[in-house]
Amino acid sequence: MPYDPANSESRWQQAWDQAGTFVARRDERPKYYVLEMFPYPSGRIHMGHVRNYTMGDVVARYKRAQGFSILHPMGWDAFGMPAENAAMENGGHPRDWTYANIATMKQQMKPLGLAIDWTREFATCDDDYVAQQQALFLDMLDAGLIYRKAAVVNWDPVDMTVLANEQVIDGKGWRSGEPVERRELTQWFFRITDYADELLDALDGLDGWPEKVRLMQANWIGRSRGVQLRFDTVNAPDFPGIEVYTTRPDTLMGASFLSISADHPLAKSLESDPAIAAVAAEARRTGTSEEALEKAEKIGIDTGIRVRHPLDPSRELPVWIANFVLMDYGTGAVMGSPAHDQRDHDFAVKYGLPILAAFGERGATRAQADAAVAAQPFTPPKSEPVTYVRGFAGEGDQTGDQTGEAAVDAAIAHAEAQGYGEGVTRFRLRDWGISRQRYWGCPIPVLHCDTCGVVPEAKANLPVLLPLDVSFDVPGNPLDRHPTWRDATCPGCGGAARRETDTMDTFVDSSWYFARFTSPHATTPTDAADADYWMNVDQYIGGVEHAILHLLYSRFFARAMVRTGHLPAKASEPIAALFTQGMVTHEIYQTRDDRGRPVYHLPEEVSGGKLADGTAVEVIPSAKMSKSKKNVVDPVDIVTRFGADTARWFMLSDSPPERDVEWTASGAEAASKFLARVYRLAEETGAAPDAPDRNAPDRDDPDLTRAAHRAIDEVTRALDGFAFNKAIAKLYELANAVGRSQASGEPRRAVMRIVAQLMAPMVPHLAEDVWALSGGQGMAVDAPWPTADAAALVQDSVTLPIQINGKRRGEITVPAAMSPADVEQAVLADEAVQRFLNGQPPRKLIVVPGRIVNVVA
Ligand code: ANZ
Ligand code: ZN
Repeated sequence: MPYDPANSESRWQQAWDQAGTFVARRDERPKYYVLEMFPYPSGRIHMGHVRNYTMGDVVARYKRAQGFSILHPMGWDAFGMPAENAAMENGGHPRDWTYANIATMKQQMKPLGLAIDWTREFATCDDDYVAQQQALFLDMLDAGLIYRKAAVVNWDPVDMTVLANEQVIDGKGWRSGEPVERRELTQWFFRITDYADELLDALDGLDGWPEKVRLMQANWIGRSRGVQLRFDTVNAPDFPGIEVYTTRPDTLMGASFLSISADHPLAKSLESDPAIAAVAAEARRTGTSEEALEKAEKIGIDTGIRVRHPLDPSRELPVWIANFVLMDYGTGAVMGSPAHDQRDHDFAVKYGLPILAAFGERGATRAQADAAVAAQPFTPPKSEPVTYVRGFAGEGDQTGDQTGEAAVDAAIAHAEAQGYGEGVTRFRLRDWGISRQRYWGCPIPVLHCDTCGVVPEAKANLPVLLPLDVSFDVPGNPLDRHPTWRDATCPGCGGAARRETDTMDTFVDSSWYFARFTSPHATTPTDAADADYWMNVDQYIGGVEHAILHLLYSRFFARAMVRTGHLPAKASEPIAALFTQGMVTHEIYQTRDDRGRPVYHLPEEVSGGKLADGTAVEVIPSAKMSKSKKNVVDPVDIVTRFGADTARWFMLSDSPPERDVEWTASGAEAASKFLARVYRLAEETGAAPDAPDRNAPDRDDPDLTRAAHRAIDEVTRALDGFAFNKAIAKLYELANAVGRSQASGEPRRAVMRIVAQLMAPMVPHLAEDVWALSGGQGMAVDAPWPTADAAALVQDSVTLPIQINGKRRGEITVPAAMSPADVEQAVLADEAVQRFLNGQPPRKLIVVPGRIVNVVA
């Protein structure tokens, strides 16, 4: 029988299903929870999914064989804009679109033979998940972790929704591509900043996480030590002082203006002036993300207000409104130190404001330092010593060489001593605004009552489900337009109330799904015993694009769930180890149309560098698979053509998993050929009744057996270290050794069973075939992971000549790695040597490792 993956893969999948092999069970075994980032149901799986789930599957199967009770679930991150967009574009309902996509993708995923417990599957748009998420929301509200406030938000004018800062790219909406505006809306916020210190400090303990991810999170949280400085106004009686926040108080002597946000109370008080109102309006159109602020053209206007310099009362500084100052960071006001800050420098140059150096290169005079910053700011690292050229009041011109760090400390101490400022610790991290003015999300379970104000919905009334009779023919939120959905009864006073029509950011859904998987059918968000047994996630695998938000939100949510009693204390860091996998790439095939514009072609349309009509294509080096460049292969096609095992094997074989892997047709073919060869080798071992070598005599080959045991050792270590490509390389070697070996009968079958076991995590279907053909009992998936025979691991031996009194008298064979002391013992025990020494200890015995032994009798 030739290797027939189509037939055998579905057969084994059925066998595993029937045996309930992958149903997660709480029992006496130690547990292992492996999770891949769950997919968005876009409608089709892509090769990136295949790579991600295959890696998780290898871990799940390997750990299972090692005796762990495995939780390896799958679900769907199912709320979000694309479903609404599809409804807007093609009619239909987001719910139908989503569930149809889930069904399709599940059907595409199943043939991959993943060791998933499908009994735990859920979608975040399921009524049940919505109900539990709303229950969690109410508990968090009750615990003071959620609040409402008016906030300036990024407003996408096309999608008509608020965007998180991260969803604003280059000042434009991540989906719509339209410039984002600033608007003030009352929004719901999660108090993630309550945990800022803890989320930062605990990163140190996450040693199962990539260093780069920890660093990205640390930067995102952005703890900085700074100072709040007070500038007294000269001509604004209603605003006697303006507080600014700065991390560089050592540049105070170089400050030449203040800039305030357009939303600063002082700025707002001046909006009766049309020129100021116009600039403020323009400033509000700049997005609120740091990136947007950095890229936007700097604009501002002098308010006419003046402040006194705290260190030099003879100096008056102008107060400007500037579009790069955020109202909800620091104090909404900044001191402009154009000599030492690029942004301030740009602004000062544009508006002709003075540029005064606070410090210069070591040894610089004030004049030299001022000259140096005229064209560009001087911004050395804070750790570098510089020369301060404008000393604090009364200190004269030079305060000598200091590092920026030391000078900042001194400046904070000075401000506190003189009473014009206080040191503060601030975070870049802001509270997480979760309100979205969209339909296809989890409704926020609160009501607005004219008598009671904002009232949480009663838990007994959960879930608050979305109405299904909605239309998407106009932009905006269909919930606002629905004739009756908003009408509700106030749980406080029993009067009429209106439902909140904002839904939750979909990042909320993905912030706790891993906890829900521990008990997906519980009537509370989690079940204590299940959560206690299964948490934490032992191995999480996903794309590095989620390194910041999803993972930070999840870490926050876990803490909130611990606080509200939904997770045990040990789960406050819910993810023990994280692996970020590389992408799947492919060459790009391009021709040009008659106007010279590029036209892309699918790999399947290209053969031998040509299209079917003979046109030569230009080959562009491999890049991430993307529909727009058509450099995609469809996993469904690959699996149909080669079988899942080939796809899995090739995906793992070519690159370390953290790197990108290039998909090539020739690579897939080579993988497929190799697997067919392993199948044939197994067939030839002769356990099957119709096998060619059925009656082959038992012939041992100790070298082959030793090679197999070495492979056990090396594959085990490779899998432990996520070096799947190395495990595969080893298995190629072992299969080749079997091919060369003269072993037959049971000794050969025993080695093939080891091959089956070692291959099983990567190519589980073929492994079952090989196992069965080689006389394995039961299914390979149930066989415990093999252990290497220690004797076989001993390094090759060496033979050392023994010289006694300068003459060669014999030789001794010892393991190559044996220590000289042990070799000495072995030499002394040697018969020939004993004969020579005649019971006397040698006068001298010298072992030259790997070379010779010298004995002086
Ligand atoms: C003067 C100065 C001089 C500054 C200098 C920097 C360099 P981090 O480290 O991220 O906390 N800043 C303060 N509040 C702001 C706001 N609401 N909008 C925009 N920018 C604001 O950054 C702190 C620095 O960011 C502060 O230090 C302030 O500029 C600016 F050579 O003050 B600095
Ligand atoms: Zn009421």
